Amino acid sequence: MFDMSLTEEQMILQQNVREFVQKKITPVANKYDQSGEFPWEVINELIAMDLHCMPVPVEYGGPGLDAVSCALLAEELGKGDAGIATTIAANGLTSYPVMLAGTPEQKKMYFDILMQGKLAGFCLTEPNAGSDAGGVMTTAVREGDEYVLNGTKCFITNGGVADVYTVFANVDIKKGIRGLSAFIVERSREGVQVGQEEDKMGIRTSNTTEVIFKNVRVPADHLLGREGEGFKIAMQTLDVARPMVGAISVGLAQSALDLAINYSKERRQFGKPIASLQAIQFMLADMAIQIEAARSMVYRACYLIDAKKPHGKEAAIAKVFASDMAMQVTTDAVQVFGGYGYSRQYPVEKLMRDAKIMQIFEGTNQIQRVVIAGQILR
Ligand code: COS
Repeated sequence: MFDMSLTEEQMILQQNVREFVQKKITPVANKYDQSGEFPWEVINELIAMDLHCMPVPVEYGGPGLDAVSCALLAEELGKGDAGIATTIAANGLTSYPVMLAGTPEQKKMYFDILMQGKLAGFCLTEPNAGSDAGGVMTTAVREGDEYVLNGTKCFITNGGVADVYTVFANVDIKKGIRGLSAFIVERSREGVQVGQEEDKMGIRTSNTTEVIFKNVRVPADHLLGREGEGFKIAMQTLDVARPMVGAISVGLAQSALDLAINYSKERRQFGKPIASLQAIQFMLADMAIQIEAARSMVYRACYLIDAKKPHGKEAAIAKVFASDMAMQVTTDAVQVFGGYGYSRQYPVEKLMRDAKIMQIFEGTNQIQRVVIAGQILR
């Protein structure tokens, strides 16, 4: 088993982020959700606190947060706004290929960019390579001391606001996943273009775009690991990143429950607050049960990551359970609010829209089941 108690540093981080969210995110979340504008004022404050680059190691100037701390940050941010939490978590996700496979020189080059207050994007997904991540068609052709990249990535979180990307491209399409390779690519390189921005149903405070590579030349020393190691690097990255989706899900579900509790105490029907009706009490109790279960799974997966124990299955389980839970809990919160819950004047419909993507990105919940089944049948 594992110890669920937090260290002093973790408790301080949790408390500081909680206060920041209450003061700086909750009051503006709906405004940004409606406008779809990127919330630079909030992101810049998180950058100033070095919270945009959670796992960057201390020796490279970062906060070097362990997985449990990253999840605490993601959960607290998720309480305020799942889109902002996604922006920050995606920045962390992008760092893992470098942490897993980068040389000290590559780490310095990459983390220096982040530590200057810049954002990053993880460029794996393509129009025809979603669940089938090995189907990447972006090519990287070696020419002398360079690779030349060509291809189009889509649904890239931070695509239009990032200054650097980790990009998965194939050095030999005939080899399939064995040709997949990971590269660091700076946005300033000639031929890097930001394409269409998605007009999304939820997490509207996050930036999601196409990123297009047209004859982009990168020095050979931008290859992470060896040619052909890209698929493994991507999978290992997702194994670490998926609990963060779980943590955001827990945070946003907790907000939905808190709002539903408050509303049920204020809203009166049949001459009394609806919180006194057992039908509502049982809904609230079920929401609390599901949130606690998901939270335990998320932090257990993070504990395994920090303990350097096998964690791929637990990461997938936590992601599935927490995201399905968030969809159910936010839907139930809308139900508790009744007709008002369906109105944009009340905050719960946003949470329901935000929750949906948690079941889809970083591997659909169907793909998580492929991962889990693969492991339990091995
Ligand atoms: N860690 C390390 N290696 C892994 C791995 C992991 N978690 N998962 C797979 N691999 C390795 C396997 O060991 C295998 O290597 P060998 O051939 O040397 O044995 C290789 O990768 C291929 O594995 P597998 O046959 O399982 O690959 P599949 O093509 O069947 O794909 C899924 C596996 C579907 C699980 C993968 O494509 C996936 O996760 N898809 C979803 C992608 C995703 O999450 N996208 C979200 C967008 S990015 S935010």
